[in-house]
Amino acid sequence: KLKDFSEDFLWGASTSAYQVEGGWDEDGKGPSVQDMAEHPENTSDFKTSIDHYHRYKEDIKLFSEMGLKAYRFSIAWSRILPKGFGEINHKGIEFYNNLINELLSYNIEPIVTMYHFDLPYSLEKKGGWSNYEIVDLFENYGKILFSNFGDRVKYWLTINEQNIMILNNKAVGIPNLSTKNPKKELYQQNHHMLLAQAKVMKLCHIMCPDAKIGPAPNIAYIYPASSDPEDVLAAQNFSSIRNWLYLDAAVFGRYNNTAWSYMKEKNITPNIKKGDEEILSEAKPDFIAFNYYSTITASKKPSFDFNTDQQGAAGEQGVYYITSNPNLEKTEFNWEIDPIGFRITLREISGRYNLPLLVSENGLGAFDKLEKGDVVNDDYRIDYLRKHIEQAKLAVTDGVQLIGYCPWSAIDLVSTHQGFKKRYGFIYVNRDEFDLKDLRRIRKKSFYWYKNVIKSNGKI
Ligand code: BGP
Repeated sequence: KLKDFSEDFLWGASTSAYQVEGGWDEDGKGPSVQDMAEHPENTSDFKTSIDHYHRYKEDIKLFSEMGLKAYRFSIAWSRILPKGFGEINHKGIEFYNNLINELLSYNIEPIVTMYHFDLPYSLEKKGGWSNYEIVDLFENYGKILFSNFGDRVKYWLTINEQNIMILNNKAVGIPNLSTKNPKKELYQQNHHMLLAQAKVMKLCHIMCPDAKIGPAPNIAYIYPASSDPEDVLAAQNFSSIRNWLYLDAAVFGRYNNTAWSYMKEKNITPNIKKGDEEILSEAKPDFIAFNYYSTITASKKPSFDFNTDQQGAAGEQGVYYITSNPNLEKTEFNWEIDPIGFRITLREISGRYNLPLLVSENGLGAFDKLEKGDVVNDDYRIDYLRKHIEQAKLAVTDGVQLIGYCPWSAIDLVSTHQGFKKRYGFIYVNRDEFDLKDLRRIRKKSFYWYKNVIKSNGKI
């Protein structure tokens, strides 16, 4: 017999600051690396996005109509601290206060990501995550968030997809590396992020004892391409580097052995300062949030048929290679679709860490079409989400402690690197890649469908 989702299950939806807000230089906001990034040809920038900065009330009203119990969004560090440290921008605090209060007035639980790919540009110029000082600067930023919003925000996520930033740095937020050994520099940055994360987790527990905080990597179960033991080893290697490195550090406060040997072998181990190990071991998350779009398949031999977009590097000699999975269908953007893999991933994380889990992203990017009469028939999205929710329910029946599900995305927004043509939302926003049109909001078919899912607590 299937178990039900808990009574207080957080049925939500997600966005991130730079992908929805716009107002990139308004009211004292400093630029972030996303504002300064070069954009691929034919791809929109993030200057206006969907103008949520000015339309948040209208958007939240729609979220409430959809029945959302939670809304996951991120705070733009450079809106709070234009330079990343120093003087606080009170207009920035005011904006997020208004946003949080608006959500609470509709009984929507705010789930706040502290950092989602948008490092303040001034910090990037000072060496970004390579500079050890950033550990304390992030803690200082955290302190400002907890003291201003901690009385109302009960769920905090530290860093979005830290693992993807390290594995696919150019695409998501770490555009420039200065040294001769860029990979070593990346793992040094990774180390600083782990320290920064541990510091804010500890601080959150001191400053907001009722709140809960956790990491938010992208976790994907990794299948071996075959039962050849070498393929199994490749899958295990990749899993240690891509998944467990991040969660072991957050939960157990240490690097896992396989990941550490890999770094040693490649001569990319980070320098560990005196005191770092204590910092890592002194903090523990209350739950694990993770983003899931698909599983990955790994093999010992290189394969050239795989679209490496978003999933991380294509591979490394003698360690692992990514290959495609012939058993899975793909989205229009070539991402594999694997609902059963979702159940497998949930069980795997739960078994390894025995902590509550929160799905902070899951969804389908597609070329939606606005039809006559303001209709968007996104049955493919409904199909994707339904299958994933069914598998989540099976995972709950298996014993996974799942506290919430926040699909990507609440509303259409600018994709991380594929512009506006790739849509994920329950709400359509009327704009094109470059023509902002009227930005009007239109409920998609999936909006009505998800409303029913929430109303029935996942009986679909
Ligand atoms: C995750 C990010 C999101 C989001 C999503 C979809 O990696 O956390 O910010 O963009 O993936 O990715 P994309 O926009 O590249 O399709």
